[in-house]
Amino acid sequence: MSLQRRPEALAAAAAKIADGYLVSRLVNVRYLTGFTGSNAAVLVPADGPPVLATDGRYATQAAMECPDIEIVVARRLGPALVERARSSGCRRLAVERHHLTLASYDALLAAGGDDVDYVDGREAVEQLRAVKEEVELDTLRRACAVTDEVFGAVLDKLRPGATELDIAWRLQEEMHVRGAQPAFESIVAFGPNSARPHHQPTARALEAGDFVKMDFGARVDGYHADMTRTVVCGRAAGWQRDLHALVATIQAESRAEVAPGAVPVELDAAARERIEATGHDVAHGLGHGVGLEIHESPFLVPDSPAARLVDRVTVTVEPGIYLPGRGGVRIEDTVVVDATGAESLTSSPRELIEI
Ligand SMILES: [Mn+2]
Repeated sequence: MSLQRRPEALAAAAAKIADGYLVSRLVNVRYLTGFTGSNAAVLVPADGPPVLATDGRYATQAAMECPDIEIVVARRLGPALVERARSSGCRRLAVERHHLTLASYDALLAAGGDDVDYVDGREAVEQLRAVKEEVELDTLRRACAVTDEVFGAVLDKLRPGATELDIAWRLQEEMHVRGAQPAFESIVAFGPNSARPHHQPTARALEAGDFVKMDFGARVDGYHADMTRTVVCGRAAGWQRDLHALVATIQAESRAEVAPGAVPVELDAAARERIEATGHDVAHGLGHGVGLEIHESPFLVPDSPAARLVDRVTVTVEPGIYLPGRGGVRIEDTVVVDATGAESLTSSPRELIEI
């Protein structure tokens, strides 16, 4: 039902700037059609039904996944769809300027000849994707619930001697037994490594007194969860308690500001001011949209072009403070904007846990 509504919504957006929209970003094709294979493009005419193009390997799968959509099997998807658009009188076609390579654009130019002009589609599909449907929120809730369960399960594995790579593997295992996959390569950082925001797991073994920062999430039916928790192995030192409390407060305050009407740039700026007020440096933006991609619109960063948040937009809220050579703390939740504020879809404990 909703899958029919999505091309209609894009057609309405495309009609303002063109006669149709050629979508070549695979994740956007999936969103519009439900097709999950690795090679496809879709033509969405402003005034007609969509046409999906894929290659011979996926003809059967496409017919099964997209029973209500016309399918064209071709070797060169973009040019095939341009031919199709051209023959039905399309003179102006919106394309994904942010995604096309120069080579694929050249191929579109050749296929359209003098008949077709191309315009920037302005990331129209990404904008549609930012506002989730109920069915999407249900899937994200499942991904976040698995993520919370995995966190609880992995706490038991945090014993001195376990390496970062061991724990990253355990995270994956706990997701697997729950029918999920990792949404991205898990970040597991012990001790001083926790001061690197995007540390890659190593053979560093856990020692008493280490911070343990874990940034991970489950992927369920294509939808990504994203959560970070920082715990301590053994008794926390005073500076670790203080740092964790600072970040927890900033994260709670930032989360409370996520609401309909909030401006992404301003949310990021407010978090930035809070971190700077503690005398620490800001290492990264406050958060990002999350859904069919782990990082998607709207981005909560200083130069974000994103408009005000509305009901059913999902974002992460993930402030962190990092002390090079000592350790760092990040606390991250995946939240959904609702009618009056935001609800956190991840709900693992945010207070400092001593393992
Ligand atoms: Mn994140």
